[in-house]
Amino acid sequence: MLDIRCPTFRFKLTNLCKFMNERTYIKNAHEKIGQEIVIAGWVNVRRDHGKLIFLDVRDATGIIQAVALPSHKEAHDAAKELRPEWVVSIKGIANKRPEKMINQDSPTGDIELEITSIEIFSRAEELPFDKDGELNLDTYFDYLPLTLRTERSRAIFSVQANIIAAFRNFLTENNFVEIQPPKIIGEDAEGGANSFTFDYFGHTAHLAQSPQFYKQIMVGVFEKVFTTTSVYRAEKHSTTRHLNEYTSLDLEMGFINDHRDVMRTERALLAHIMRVLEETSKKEFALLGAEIPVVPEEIPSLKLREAQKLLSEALGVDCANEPDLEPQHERWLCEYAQKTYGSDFIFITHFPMSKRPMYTFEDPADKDYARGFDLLFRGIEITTGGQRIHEYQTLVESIKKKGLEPEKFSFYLQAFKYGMPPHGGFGMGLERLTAKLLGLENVKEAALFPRDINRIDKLLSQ
Ligand code: AMO
Repeated sequence: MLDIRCPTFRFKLTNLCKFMNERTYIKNAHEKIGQEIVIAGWVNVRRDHGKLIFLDVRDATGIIQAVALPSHKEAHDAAKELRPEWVVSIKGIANKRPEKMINQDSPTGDIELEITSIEIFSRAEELPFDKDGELNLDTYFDYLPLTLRTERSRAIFSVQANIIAAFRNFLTENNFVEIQPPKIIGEDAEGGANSFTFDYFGHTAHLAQSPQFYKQIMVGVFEKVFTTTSVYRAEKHSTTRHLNEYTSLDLEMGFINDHRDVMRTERALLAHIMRVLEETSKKEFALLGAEIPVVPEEIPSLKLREAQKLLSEALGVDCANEPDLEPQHERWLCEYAQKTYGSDFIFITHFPMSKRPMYTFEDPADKDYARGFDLLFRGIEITTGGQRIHEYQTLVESIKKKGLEPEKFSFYLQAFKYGMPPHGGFGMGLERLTAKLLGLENVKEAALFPRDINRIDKLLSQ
């Protein structure tokens, strides 16, 4: 509760309420035709026709056209001064446009605000790039505080926000508990070389590559958990599919029969996310020329060895002994799933145990292969998941088999020493999912402030 006896708070609260009460969000201007309203936002575009000065004003909810007429002299003079990105509050009459002046492409295209007064909150310098021109990626990233304001970027990140909300809603509704795992960790779960290490008061610590250990430990507490969390990969190369910091959508669930229960949960979750996007984000998909995929009742699934056989036959490559798929193989398998099953998604299961992390559960019916899966979507892996070892002794043996020391994992192992159910889960890369949904060529375009080997906000070599 706010303590409204505090004089500072009371003052701020009153002012804010007054402003909020008066302000009309642009998307609601329809409801106030013929009335004088106050809008607030940024000047998106200004067109000076001498007597008539047109402004496209943008707020969080949309864009509206406003016009300054010489009959409101003070407002007209102020409008002359305005430039793109100036922040203003505008009072005006919400007029219905004559039929032939309606702009069908805009949700507010049937209204024009006749400006009666303008208050300037802040001025902006001229943009250092052409807002309407094509921006190359480096310029786009160099000016993110500004380029993120463009319609395209706003569409990308509002879709992303809706994906996260749908992920959270679906899992909460299905009795998963949201957890906040730490990012500073002692030993990394994935066992790969690509973790960032740093000095932690004289000790070596890592930035989490995934929330793996903590989501497993929390199955011992809540049975079903999920998180949306930043994770870090020290990828020493710059590709269109890798980030050094990304958001992992993770879940972990207890009392499963095998990895197929996790795959079914992922299917249902994806179907829910697409339903939510249908309801919330059609406009954004249209703007980006992208289509919301249909998630089939059953996503097609192949064992890695079956996929490799198909690849050898189709491409003449001998990849039968490879432990994983190459990017071009993932692309081919997605085309195959589309042609054969009309599906944008395909599961690949049973990767060799030798290349999977120490927590991986071996399929007793298919020795040396994992009860695990990757999910490919529109040409790229978006998820890895599977069943995990839940028996303490088996896990200790698996750690040793990987050449690791069980003592180093003693904290994590406590959960297993004291009773864990059969469980499994998955991790899905939010940026890869967003990029593929929206047809973005580079995963970095789906990260607000992407970190790669050459860039932390600015190019590192600058
Ligand atoms: P994995 O390492 O396969 O599995 O990662 C899971 C998913 O995360 C995404 N991803 C990335 N996205 C952008 N940039 C990267 N550098 C990057 N690396 C991975 C991908 C990938 O499918 N703990 C397991 C998951 C689990 O079994 O629960 C894990 O982290 O979409």
